[in-house]
Amino acid sequence: GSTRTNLRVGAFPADFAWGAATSAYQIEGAADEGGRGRSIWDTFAHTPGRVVDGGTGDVAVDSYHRYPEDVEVMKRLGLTDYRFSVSWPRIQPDGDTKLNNAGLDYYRRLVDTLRDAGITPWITLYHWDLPQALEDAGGWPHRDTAHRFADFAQVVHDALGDRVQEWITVNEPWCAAFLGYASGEHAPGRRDPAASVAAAHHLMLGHGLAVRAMRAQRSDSRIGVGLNFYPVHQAGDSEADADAVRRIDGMQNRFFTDAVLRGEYPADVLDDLSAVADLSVIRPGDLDVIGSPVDTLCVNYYSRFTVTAAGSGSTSASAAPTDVDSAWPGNSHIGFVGSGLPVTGMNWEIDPGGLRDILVRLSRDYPGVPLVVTENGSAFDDVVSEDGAVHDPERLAYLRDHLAACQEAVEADVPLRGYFTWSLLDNFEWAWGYTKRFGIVHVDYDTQRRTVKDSGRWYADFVSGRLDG
Ligand code: PNW
Repeated sequence: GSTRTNLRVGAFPADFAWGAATSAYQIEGAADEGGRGRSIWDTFAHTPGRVVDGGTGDVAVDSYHRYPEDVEVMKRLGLTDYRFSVSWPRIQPDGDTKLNNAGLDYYRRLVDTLRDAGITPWITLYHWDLPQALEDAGGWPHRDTAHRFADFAQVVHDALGDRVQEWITVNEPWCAAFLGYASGEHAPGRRDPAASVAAAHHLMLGHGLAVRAMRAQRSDSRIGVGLNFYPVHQAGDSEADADAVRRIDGMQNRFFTDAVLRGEYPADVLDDLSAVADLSVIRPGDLDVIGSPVDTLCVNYYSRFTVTAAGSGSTSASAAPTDVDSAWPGNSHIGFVGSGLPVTGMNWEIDPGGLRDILVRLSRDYPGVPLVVTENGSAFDDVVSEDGAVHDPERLAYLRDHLAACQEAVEADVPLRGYFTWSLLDNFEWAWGYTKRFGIVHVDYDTQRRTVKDSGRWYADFVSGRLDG
């Protein structure tokens, strides 16, 4: 849908971050180069039946070799900022203290190339590629993994803290815990509700331990955590449906945010979870660590949910490509239904106003913490036309309408620092492999040729002010 907001870049703060985002496993490839170890995504993607068409990140879009070209594209687009992640098994191949310096050198080269191009780097430390050795030792359900993560964070921050100011500890702990250990849609593909709750807690503990370790190293780094948010709507007007909203909103939107920004898990959510998990994994003092002050709350936004307790509707919120269990421990009775809005190629409903509402809600419920949209974007089936261009009017409209939602949030005094579209490049879309394209830059997976899509051109024009009336 179109918007009545008069969208203009001049309505945003002058130092606003205009960026695009990626993650290591989704773009780098070079899985066996530079001393890199194996991660849970290598194992998972190489297990038949887990990823559509047998896709893996072995080659991906080869950004490990092509990063100079990718930085060149960003420069041409006029992006001011770039968010990428560091592959944990490139730095610590076995997940222990043995360091692979070639891995650190790669990220030093990438960061220096970005800085030379005038682009500010934002580093995500955990975008789902746990070293396989750590999964073998128990993975995120095992408390020690949180300490291993803080150690890894310290190593990377020590090596790059002199040239990178913006840090994101963990990306979407909801996905890592519940798609990884409950539904089995993501690596490591386990289906154990109790283990997934322990994983969620230890991802948060790892975040908090990392924040403390990094603060002790430098005081000038800006540190945040990346969470994914969805407005949750009620399918019917029954009390049971209202309770379904409370439960899903609690798991998806309040659980992680309350822990980080209030130092507590919401009592009603703990009560729901106690039916399926042993909550003694949450030890005295953990919430003090998890609640360590952050500088930024990183908001990933794609869509809305509509839920019912009536038991009809999909048990998955995301239309998974394979058979999956429920991603909602203690809430597997809740169904997800459509609300009639148009959808993207992921079958996710398009709701730009939901982004404004989420930003306004966060600034009201958790005052004082600056927000950044670190992911927002859409998959569509793009085709390269005869003239060599990629016309993606639906992605362009999605981008425009969500930027208008951000502008509305800014005009409502939400302290928004930046916007990163997902994604810079078409890439490996997890369980969907290469069948879903999110990029504002098209990638030909045979030749690795990059072509800026119409949406990318439009974004460049917008960021430069050329579209301001
Ligand atoms: C996020 N879900 O993933 C990730 O941060 C990106 O790496 C990813 O490519 C992007 O969004 C698009 O999917 C998600 O099923 C994957 O609810 C799945 C879900 C949500 C986010």
